[in-house]
Amino acid sequence: MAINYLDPKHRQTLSDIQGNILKSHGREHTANLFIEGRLGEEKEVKNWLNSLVNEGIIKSGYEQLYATHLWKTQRIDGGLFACIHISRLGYDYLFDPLITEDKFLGKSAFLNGMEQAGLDDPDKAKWGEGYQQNIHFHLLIGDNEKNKVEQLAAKIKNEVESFATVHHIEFGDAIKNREGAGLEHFGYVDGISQPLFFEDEIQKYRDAHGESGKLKFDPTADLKLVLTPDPFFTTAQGSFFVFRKLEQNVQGFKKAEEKLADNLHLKGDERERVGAMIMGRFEDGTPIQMSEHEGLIANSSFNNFDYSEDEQSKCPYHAHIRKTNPRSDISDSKSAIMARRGIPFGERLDDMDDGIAETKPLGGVGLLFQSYQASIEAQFERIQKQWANDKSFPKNALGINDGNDVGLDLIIGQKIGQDGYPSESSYFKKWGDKNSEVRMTFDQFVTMKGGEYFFAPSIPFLKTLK
Ligand code: N7H
Repeated sequence: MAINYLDPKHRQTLSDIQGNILKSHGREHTANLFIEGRLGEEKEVKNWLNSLVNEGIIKSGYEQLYATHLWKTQRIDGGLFACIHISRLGYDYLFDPLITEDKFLGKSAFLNGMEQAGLDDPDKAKWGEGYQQNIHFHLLIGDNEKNKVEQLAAKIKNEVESFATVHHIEFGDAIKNREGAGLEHFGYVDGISQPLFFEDEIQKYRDAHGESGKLKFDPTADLKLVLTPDPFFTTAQGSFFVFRKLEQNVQGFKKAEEKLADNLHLKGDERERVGAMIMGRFEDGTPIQMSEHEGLIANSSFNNFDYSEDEQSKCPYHAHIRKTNPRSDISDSKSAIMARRGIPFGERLDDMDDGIAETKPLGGVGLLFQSYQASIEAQFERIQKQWANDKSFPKNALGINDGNDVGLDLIIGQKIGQDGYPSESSYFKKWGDKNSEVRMTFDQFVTMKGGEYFFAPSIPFLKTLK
């Protein structure tokens, strides 16, 4: 259950984990350094990892919460944030492949890596710069000032040069709407639905929904959802971490949305419902399950809903947020929830809000998807493989066999170029009217450009690494 971080009894647990796992670091600018240790320099690399913690660059969960408290009570900026993630190859490099296999016994997704995960991703030869090499470490740094992130990234690159290679530095930059909510490049508010680990967050959630009784969707989560014993320091905990660079063809997406709105004969404001049927939320965050139009009060935080009250004429089964969190559609959907920590990448020269598809980027922008979980198989891979990439989910789980596929998740499904793609899915000319169903296809506008599975080791492991 949720914990109160002001209670001293949690201090040890929180001091032993890295920051960003239980609560987002929240910085607006990040740099992601993908690093490979050089053969024969293992000792130097271990010393360096050690120094990141001992010199206070990497922050523990407790330090992060302390800084957040200071910000809330005294407006003292938390400054730079950093955390480190190690891949299977990274552990092989630091220790030995047999040791890695023994320690991570049964964690086959992590041991095999993302390339071998069977996610229907493009071949590695097509992945972007820096992602085709051996990645041992992912160092994430963040700050609210972009130049500080750039300076620290350059300084670290320099410092490690004699014992390691920084294959690539990927920058992430938050985009905010007028109300300060974080957007992604298609223009939608992101990061609304998250597991909540702390009592104050749950209270805030209740207050934001005007709900003191039983919640329709209760995001309260146990620490076990994301924390698992660190195999190299079993009295402390770590978390499995997924990183995926996902490029977005914004122009293609916007044009396809317009075509679909034309085909459905939707006029004026009604046309906004096309994107919402694909996403499950309007751009401002309003869930389409709850409203035919955007503009719900507290739109960018509203999450207290499920899908029990109608089949799919409000929110189609294929909608991104329904595929990736089916809520009432299946009984154990909460066990797959991840702590999502993504941030957009790429610069935009256009006006995101002008409604002109022609000026929107064809690529070069997207999302650096990142998530923490206790199990890659039971969380990220269940969502990506068994739900998003499966044309029949969630109808198969609900036992509905009406001859119509649900279709892929049109944001993240990964079956491009394969049999039966693009898949057909259902749209509704009138919100809430199941007799207005129309079957149409929609292409895929997100391309996977690289990624890896990592483990976020515990602080004591990093401190004692020799
Ligand atoms: Fe998604 N988007 O902006 O289009 N996502 N996502 N995602 N996503 C969500 O409810 C997006 C990706 C999930 O609990 C929202 O917080 C984009 C991957 C999950 O109801 C929006 C990309 C995976 C949820 C987007 C992308 C997921 C979710 C609504 C890639 C997992 C919560 C905001 C380019 C494998 C669902 C919100 C819930 C929400 C977008 C990737 C999963 C707007 C553009 C790879 C679990």
